[in-house]
Amino acid sequence: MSQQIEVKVPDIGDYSDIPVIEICVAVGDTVKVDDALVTLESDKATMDVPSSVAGVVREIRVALGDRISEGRVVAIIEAAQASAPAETAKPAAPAPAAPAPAAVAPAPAAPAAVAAPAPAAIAPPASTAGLALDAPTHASPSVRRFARELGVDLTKVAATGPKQRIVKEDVAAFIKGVMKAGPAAAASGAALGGGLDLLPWPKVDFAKFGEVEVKPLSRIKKISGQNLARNWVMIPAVTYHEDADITELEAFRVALNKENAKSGLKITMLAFLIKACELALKKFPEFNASLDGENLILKKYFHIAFAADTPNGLVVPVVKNVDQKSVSQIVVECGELAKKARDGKLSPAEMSGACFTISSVGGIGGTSFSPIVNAPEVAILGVSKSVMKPVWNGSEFAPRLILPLSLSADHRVIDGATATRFNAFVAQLLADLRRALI
Ligand code: CAO
Repeated sequence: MSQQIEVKVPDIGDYSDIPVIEICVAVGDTVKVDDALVTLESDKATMDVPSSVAGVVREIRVALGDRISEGRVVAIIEAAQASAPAETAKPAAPAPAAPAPAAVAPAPAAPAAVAAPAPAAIAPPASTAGLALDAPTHASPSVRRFARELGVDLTKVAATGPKQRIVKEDVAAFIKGVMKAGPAAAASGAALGGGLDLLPWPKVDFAKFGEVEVKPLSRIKKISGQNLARNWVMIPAVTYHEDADITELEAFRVALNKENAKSGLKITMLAFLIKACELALKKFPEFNASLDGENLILKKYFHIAFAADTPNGLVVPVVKNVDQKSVSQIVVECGELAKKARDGKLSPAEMSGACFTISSVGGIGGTSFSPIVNAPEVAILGVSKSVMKPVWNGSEFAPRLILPLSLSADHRVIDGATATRFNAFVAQLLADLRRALI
């Protein structure tokens, strides 16, 4: 049987007699828990009164301009389920009435220049929810959320609400206008928030300058190129560098490979790196995660991908459940996957589900590089060539084999201190794998 629930103004701290500046729903609307019912505005902040229950709006008990306080019934909702919901909702986070600068988050929302960006990726970090991000705009938190979901820059929206306030209908009208202006305007991102508004790619007749040959990109390059471009543009990544002393580990690896000479099992540095990263992912769970809108999906499984160079381009096979495998098993599996990669025989399943990627160019060379995070992962470890270096041990310079690590991490999820700790932990493990037992 359905239940009529009174939704009241929750505890809103010291505020009282606050004017209702927006009614976000109409009688007959279906609402979910936490959907905004009305918006209040004090001289300092605007805040939504959210619905404490999912159901249908049967009555609205306030009018625009009413001054209301904690406990006042704002609406009657016919609950969708018979379960007894809370009477008053938790207050929605207040947003400053005057526009706030974008100082809360270190980086603003990623631009949306590539085709059909996912709305989640152009939304600002959760910590800025409800805050104005740039030029002065007046809008309630629910309207800001609505605009963010659609990637609309509120500074470009004409306000029709009281006191130059942008209401939901204004955002909808703006989107309609963009759509009417045609796909070019929409795709350019110029009208929507965060668009790069780039010049077109230069069209040059190279043959004018000398002999040329046209070579079509491989299928892999075309696909990976699109992914790389999106990830480069949309992920505010920072690369953190660390040196790992692998003198003992390399000696151990060489000794093991001598022992295994007959069986032919060649232990690789990559397998040790995968093991070290698995332990680091366990210690720093935000690395074993993906962004989904304003949520972080924390994964309880450990699938690690490695970039493999093939004649047709870069592919990224995935070693699944590395936590359930020994270093030797990982060596065998990496070998099989790398061979399949070179033969172009990897299945889609063997290239999906990764939590984290390692890109090792150490067998080729390099001193450091900035790997591109492979969305929807949040970090990637680049590995360059190990070299003997003189390292001061407190009394003299000793020759040590140093492996350069370059960790790129999505700054929306991982801050610099955590990334540096992750890197340092991986380096510590590689320096002394006995730590893996602790
Ligand atoms: N420093 C110094 N030497 C290294 C090393 C490192 N970090 N990593 C590997 N090596 C050496 C190994 O010791 C081995 O030498 P020997 O043959 O003398 O024993 C040689 O390089 C080959 O190593 P390996 O067989 O263990 O292969 P690998 O683990 O280096 O690489 C794979 C495997 C699949 C990662 C590699 O074939 C590959 O494709 N690498 C390129 C990945 C890439 O393109 N990344 C960039 C992506 S972004 O464009």
